[in-house]
Amino acid sequence: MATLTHDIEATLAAQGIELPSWAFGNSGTRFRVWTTAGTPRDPFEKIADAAEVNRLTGLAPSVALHIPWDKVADFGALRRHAEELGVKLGTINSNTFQDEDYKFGALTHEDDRIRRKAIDHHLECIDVMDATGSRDLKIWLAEGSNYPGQTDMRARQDRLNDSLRTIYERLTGEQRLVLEYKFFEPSFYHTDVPDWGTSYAQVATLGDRAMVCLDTGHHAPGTNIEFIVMQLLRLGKLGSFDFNSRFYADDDLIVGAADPFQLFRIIVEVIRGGGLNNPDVAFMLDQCHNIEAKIPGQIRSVLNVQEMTARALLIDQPALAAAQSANDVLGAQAVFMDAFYTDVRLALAEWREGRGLPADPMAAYAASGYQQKIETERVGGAQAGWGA
Ligand code: PSV
Ligand code: MN
Ligand code: MN
Repeated sequence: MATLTHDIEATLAAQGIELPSWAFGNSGTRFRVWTTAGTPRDPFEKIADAAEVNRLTGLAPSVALHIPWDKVADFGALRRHAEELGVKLGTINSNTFQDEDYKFGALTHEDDRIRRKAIDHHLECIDVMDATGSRDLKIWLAEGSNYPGQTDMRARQDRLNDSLRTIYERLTGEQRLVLEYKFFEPSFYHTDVPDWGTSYAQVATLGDRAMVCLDTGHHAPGTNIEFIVMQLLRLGKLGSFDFNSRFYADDDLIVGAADPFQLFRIIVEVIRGGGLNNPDVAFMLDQCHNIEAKIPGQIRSVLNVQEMTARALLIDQPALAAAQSANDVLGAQAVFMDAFYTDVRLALAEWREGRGLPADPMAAYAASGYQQKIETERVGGAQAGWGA
């Protein structure tokens, strides 16, 4: 069995992964949204489900909200509700992808009225942050074009920069702006923020509290994502992660399910770059559970991140450094793979028990009766927002 040193245990104990409120809503593909018994009917119930994940794992201390999907009359009340359940409200996600006005762009739109409307939406999100105590405003833009020649890509970058600056200037105190990139979809020819370089180029002009968000599902197949992680950490601009896994496009599947080795490699670079348990780098999930149960889906997800973190922490760093500096290609690879292949599940289960947590959070959830309770109590659960 793997041995977790006190240092590794202390590092694992400090780990926190933010859950997305939309993971608890019904979701699907563009073909169908599936319903699940017990789905939350409002943001208060989504928070309750997220708190259940945290109660059983000790790994999910905060919940990200999406505006307007999670709009409530009193955000102070939602904050108190969260705190009573032992979690905090985290990142606020804006939404400029479901309004007819934004068909040809939002923060890049050539019509000043529409662009102003999109900016104002973000200012409203910052008002929400003031009420919830959230630090980060996360911006993902569904903007771009479908056909060569359709639009002036360069002018759109200039308008985007102007819009982001107006939003950034409204932030106060510790608040930050994180700009997420995605290489395609819903636009298929060009996307206004397609890659980390564009996101970096935009946020670098704003200031220290503007950072890049890296969603692991937003790259072309075969992209070396850990290289991007390394580079952004090196530049001090990695603000947050949206973790999920994918086989083909932006699949939003359970992190570590499709390619655990990629998750391992990413976390190795996070550790190498000082990003683990660094408050400047937020770990978040961005997933939808279309066909599997949602609460266990989130429990599985945070456990996957924890397991790969433990394995990455097990790398024999002095041996790896020695092999690397001797250009011992196979030796270095062996050290790396030894850690990846180490089964940490039993060691983590024992460690969890020692901290008063269930050894097996998945089994503990199944035995808790929570699922049966919400299925009885909640009728007519809400969609995550997709297709709404
Ligand atoms: C759309 O691709 C997306 O999945 C982005 O990754 C955002 O983070 C998320 O939706 C929520 O807006
Ligand atoms: Mn995302
Ligand atoms: Mn996405």
